[in-house]
Amino acid sequence: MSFRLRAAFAASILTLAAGMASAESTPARTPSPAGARVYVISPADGETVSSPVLVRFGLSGMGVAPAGIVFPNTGHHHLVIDSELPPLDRPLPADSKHIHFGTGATEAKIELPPGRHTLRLVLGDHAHAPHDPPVVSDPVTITVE
Ligand SMILES: [Cu+2]
Repeated sequence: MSFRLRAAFAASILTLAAGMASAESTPARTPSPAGARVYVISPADGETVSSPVLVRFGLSGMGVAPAGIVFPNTGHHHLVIDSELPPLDRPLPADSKHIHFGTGATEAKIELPPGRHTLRLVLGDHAHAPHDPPVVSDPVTITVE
């Protein structure tokens, strides 16, 4: 084997190993269909509301299924409150700013202190990970009086 061939062979083995390593560290993503869309039905962007705030979740092009259910083109809602989007290639965090609706709920009453707040929806798959491509709503900014 010439030096050049040997170098090319070594490089391809390294590429293969790198590919395998990244496949191991990142779980398989659930595909979302083209045109799938999640959105906040209410409150409207810019609306002034009182707490608790009834937030209604909209979804088109996919269906809602409880967490743990593996069924094509479904997921459950996650509400991101006053936060940047978390990494979208792994399961979503679960805390007071990232609320999971694993029962398949399509609305929720949320307690919020007075002031400006941003709300955003992210659809997650059976294992709470965003789909590929991610299905994420535009942010809605509201004022709680
Ligand atoms: Cu979840």
